[in-house]
Parts: sequence; structure tokens; C-alpha cells
Amino acid sequence: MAVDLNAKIPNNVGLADDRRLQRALESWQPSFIDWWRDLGPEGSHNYDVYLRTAISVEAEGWANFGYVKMPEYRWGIFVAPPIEGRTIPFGEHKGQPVWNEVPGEYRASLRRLIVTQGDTEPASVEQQRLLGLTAPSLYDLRNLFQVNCEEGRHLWAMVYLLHAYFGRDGREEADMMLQRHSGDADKPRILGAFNEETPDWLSYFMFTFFTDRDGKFQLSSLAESGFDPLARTCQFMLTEEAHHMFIGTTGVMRVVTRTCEVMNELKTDDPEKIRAAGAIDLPTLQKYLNFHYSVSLDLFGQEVSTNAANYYTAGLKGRFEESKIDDDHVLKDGVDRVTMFEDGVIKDVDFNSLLAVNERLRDDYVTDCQIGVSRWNKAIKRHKIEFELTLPHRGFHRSIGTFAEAIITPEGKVISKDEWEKGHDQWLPSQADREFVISLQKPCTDPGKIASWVAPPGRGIDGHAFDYEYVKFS
Ligand code: BYC
Repeated sequence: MAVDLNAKIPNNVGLADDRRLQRALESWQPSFIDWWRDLGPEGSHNYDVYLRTAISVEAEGWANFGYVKMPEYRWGIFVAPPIEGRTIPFGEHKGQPVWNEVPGEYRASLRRLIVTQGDTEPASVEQQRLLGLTAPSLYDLRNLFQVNCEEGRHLWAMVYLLHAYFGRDGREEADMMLQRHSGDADKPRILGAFNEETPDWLSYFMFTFFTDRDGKFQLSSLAESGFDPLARTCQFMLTEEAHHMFIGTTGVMRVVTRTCEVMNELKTDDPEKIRAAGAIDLPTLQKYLNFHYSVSLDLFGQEVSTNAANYYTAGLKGRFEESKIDDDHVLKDGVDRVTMFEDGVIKDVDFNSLLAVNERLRDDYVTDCQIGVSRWNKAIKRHKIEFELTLPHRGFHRSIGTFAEAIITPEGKVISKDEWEKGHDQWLPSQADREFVISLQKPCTDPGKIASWVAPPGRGIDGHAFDYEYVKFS
């Protein structure tokens, strides 16, 4: 699986041997660059950014760092090597050889999954477009740009699949990827969370923790697909995704740490005093957490989903770490307990396991989120402060699925509309909270300097110190 790095589009899919596909992708490339210039990171096009670029799909292929002007980033098409003799791991075709072409009967479903996945990638770049203007440090600025470039590459990954395997309608879908825009009233992005704003760096850290983590779970279940090109593409994307979640986990940790330091210096837990010292009080962090967790829970779809059951039975989209699960991988006779909102109350109901596939993925996600939250709590404890961040009830502030009709507090109590009106400012960032957090967003881009509301990272990038000049503003 040699990587052709000198090609106009670097790739390890043998693009040079398929002139038609190569021409089609080369004609999509200028639209992508135009989109990047218009809706990619604002004002950044001449910066020299210390970026990591993949030069092969092997582990050591990642160790390639250097200064790059972002419009010249080597966006390419990389897929994990095929596994000799791989068979479809689940569903009614379990045990049959994987597909290297799209099976006719599953064409529409596969296209839809690929389009939905692909749509999120440019959406996140659009959402984060203005953040570079208010970076809390050069280190953070560089990490933002790294993520943006990689999301652009993930778009390339899905566009490749559409062009290579879906003919004319695939090419049309690829064009549409650059026509829908995050938050656009007429042509919004497909999934709700990708039309929300990311107006400040606290939101960004929460987004990379909670929403990129949805990416981890969705990509993992697509990496199990019986359609091998999709599986192999997603396997490679997952290697990039890990860094995005690292930014979220450590980013929130650094905010928590700074807040605790200020609380201990001032010997106070009074939010007003903490804010006056330029840090973000813990109750406000909890509200941001509540927001980003709840909009990310929506990304797993309905609790009880025939779409998900059909994707699973067809062998298109599996479960998280499918091969490690000890069951029949067909699920026809399984039963799963699902928390539902029925007749005005929250209750557990048994469903056929196939129908509950979305919910199982959401369960795995919740478990993974809790690990991060527990780490943040340990840091709070280390500072000898009595406060615990918690994940709100999964029915809180939901727009998709069984809880969309319900109004539920973070503690899981069903309440009336009136009670919600009175209470929501304690549970979600209020206008005043958002204004405060935005007031802290001042660029801090001298090497080694950091904004008041976030602690510096434990270490820098690629063996460099925190005060390395990660971005040069030429
Ligand atoms: N918003 O049966 P259901 C990432 C629709 S993040 C709006 O549950 P399904 C990244 C649904 O389309 C990972 N609509 O559907 C992170 C359906 O519509 P129809 C992205 C929604 O298909 C950070 C109806 O409701 N990847 O990579 O089982 C930065 C019934 O729902 C939503 C994927 O999502 C929603 N949240 O589940 C950058 C993987 N949820 O049929 C990148 C691909 C549901 O009535 N997508 N609906 O018209 C999928 O697997 C599925 O489409 C979903 C939805 C899990 C999203």
C-alpha cells in the first residue's frame, strides 16, 4: 500500500491507475480549496503552522512534523491496508467475504451513511472558523489548525468513497458537501450538533471532548462494515480522531486546573470572585458540559431505530468493537433494556436487540465520557476542593428520540414547561454566562504566554516546549 505523496492528491489507493476517478477528484479539489479559503480558519492562510501530516498509514508515518501554510496542506486519501480473507463480521451476511463494490440493494443506505459522516467534517471546520482570532496560546492555536486540517482530510476520505463507488449521484453528493453550511437557514448541515455555534474556546474544548467522541464511536462502528472500502477508510480516520479527543480531554482539564488554582489562591468558591480573577467558575463549566453532552447524545439517533436495525442486519454498520463482543453477531433473538419516556414517565423497556443498536452505542459513549469526567474530578479533589462535575441524565435537553418530547432536569426529574423556564439558566449556559466566557476570549499568541482562564499544557508538541513558536504569523 505505497503512498504516492508526489501526486496532486497524495493517496495510497492507486489513483494514478484510475484516470477517470483521478480526473473527477482533481476537478473537485479546487472547490475544496475555495471552500477552505472562504470558510476555513479565518485570516490564517499565510501563517506557517507546525503541523503533523500523514505520509503513510503505518504508525511511524505519523511522525512527520513541519511548518506548512494551511492551504498547501497535503490533503490526501489514505485507507488502512486490506486484511487478507476478511469476512463480514455481523448481520445476515456474517461470515461471507467482505464487499469491495457496493451491493446494489444497499446502495442507498450506504450512501446515506457516508454522506452523513462526511457532512460533519467540513461542518466542524465551519463552526470553528473564528476561533483562531482568540486563541489562548500558540500551542492551542496550532492544535486547532491541526484538527481543522484533519477534518478537511476526513471530508476527502468520504468524498473519495462517493466518487469511487457511487457514480454520478456520488459526485453530486460530494458537491453538496461544500454547499450545505453549518447554521445556514436554507442549507444547514445534516445533524443538529453541527449547526450549533462554537463561539469560544471553552465550547471548543467541550466540543472536542463530547462531539469528537461521537466521531470515535460512529467511526468505530463503520470500521466494522462489510463494505470494506468504508471499513478501511474509517480505521485510518480513527487514528486522527484520537488527537482531537486528546485536545478536549486535556483542554477541559486545563480549564478545571486553572479554576482550582484561582479558587485556592483566593481561598474562595464565590463565582463572582473567581470570574473577577479571570477564571471560569466550576458551576459554569458544569453548564457547558451539560450543553455539549446533551447535543452530542442526540447524534446517536433514536433509542429504538429500524434504520439502525436494518444497517446492522445488512452488515453495513456494526457495534463498537463488534469483534470483541461475545454473542451471535446477528442479534435476531436478543433482548436489550432501553430507558424510554412513555406515558409521562421514564422507564426501562425491553426491545429486540437489533432495534436497540443505536442505544447500545450511546451506552458505550456514556461510559467513555464518564472516564474523562472522573479524571477532571480527580484533579478537583487533588486541589482539595469539594465539587464534582457530573454527566446529566440522558433525557436532559434532548431533541432527538424518546426524550425529545420530555422536559427533564439534569438529575432526571420530569418537570413542567414552567419549571423549565424558571430553571434552565441553572442547567445550561445563560446569556450572561456566555457573555462572560466570550469576554475572556482575547488572543494570547506570544510564545510561552497563556490566557488567564486556562492552565498551560503538561508538555508541548513533538518534543518541543510550550513556548515553541508553533505558529508563525508571516
Ligand atoms: N440530527 O432511526 P434514526 C464526527 C434522523 S461525528 C438530525 O435514529 P439513524 C465528527 C435520522 O436521519 C459522527 N436528524 O436514524 C465529530 C432519521 O431520518 P429519516 C458522525 C437526526 O439513521 C466532530 C430519523 O431522524 N457520523 O465524525 O439510526 C467533528 C430517524 O432516526 C439525528 C455519523 O453520524 C440528529 N442528531 O441514526 C467532526 C455516522 N438523529 O430517516 C466530525 C453516520 C437521527 O426519518 N450516521 N436523525 O429521514 C448514522 O449512523 C445515522 O445517520 C445516525 C442517525 C446515527 C446519525
